[in-house]
Amino acid sequence: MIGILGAGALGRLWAALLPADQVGYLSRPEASLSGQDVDYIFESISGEEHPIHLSPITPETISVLLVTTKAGDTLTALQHRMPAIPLRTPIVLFQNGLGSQQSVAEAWPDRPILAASTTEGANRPTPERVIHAGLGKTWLGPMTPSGRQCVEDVLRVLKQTGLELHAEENILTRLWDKLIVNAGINPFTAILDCPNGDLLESAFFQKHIGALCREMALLVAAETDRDLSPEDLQERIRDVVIRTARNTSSMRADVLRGKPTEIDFINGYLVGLGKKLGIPTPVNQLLTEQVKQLSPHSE
Ligand code: KPL
Repeated sequence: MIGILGAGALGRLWAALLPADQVGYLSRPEASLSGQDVDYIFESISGEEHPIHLSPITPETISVLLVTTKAGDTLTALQHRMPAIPLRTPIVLFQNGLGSQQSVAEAWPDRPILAASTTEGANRPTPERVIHAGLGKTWLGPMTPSGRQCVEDVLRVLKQTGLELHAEENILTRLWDKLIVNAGINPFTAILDCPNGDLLESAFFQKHIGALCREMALLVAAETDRDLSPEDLQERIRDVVIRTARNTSSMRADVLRGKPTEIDFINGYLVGLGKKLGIPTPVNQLLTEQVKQLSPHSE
């Protein structure tokens, strides 16, 4: 069975597109859904509506686990469940940002841990409805040595969805690319309470984006040996702002719902890395502090 841990929009998207008789969700002991069936309407990319029924499954029966919890919940959720999951079951991490993937790989270095970076767009306007809002691509790569041997098998399983998937040997590079875009968009939209496209008109965004990209270029060079210019990073961010102009970013959505944000795994991660590497990150720090003030529950 394919298990889904974390029944938010992304988890429900994968669950809806995988063969119904092969997928179930792994409940979290503390979660409100614990032990209950999950029913929702899935709106496909072509606008068709499908009723989806997901039953809870036991960890012992899981042959691939897709972990779609929020970054801040991932380690704790897995700590509860990992002891009962078979040792050879690939664990596929779909978290935003960086930091949570490394923590999981460090906690279980002998297990097949993989990370995914996806641009599939899914949202959940009401608890009972999930919309596949935009087709994207998903890259999958190893976070531990035994994860490397599972990449092709997991790809085969996930390709049953019909979505576009690729193997990526250096998944951290992909995660960095996404982190850069999220760090340059999400906190600004949360602080300014605006859709992504409005950033181009914002004096606050214009004031800080250049320095933010200079901080990130130094961090990327020190951490990954890639030489990306601040101008290149700014261009990438601008490009996504334009392409997703009407979107509410995931961080703004979290703030609007009074939920903890993923700031600790996006700009907060960059602040921590800067401290470790001796690279000053005042703009990342400012954005992290301001977002934390908006979301009293985040750590
Ligand atoms: O991934 C996103 C997010 O909201 O987290 C972006 C690319 C900013 C699109 O909204």
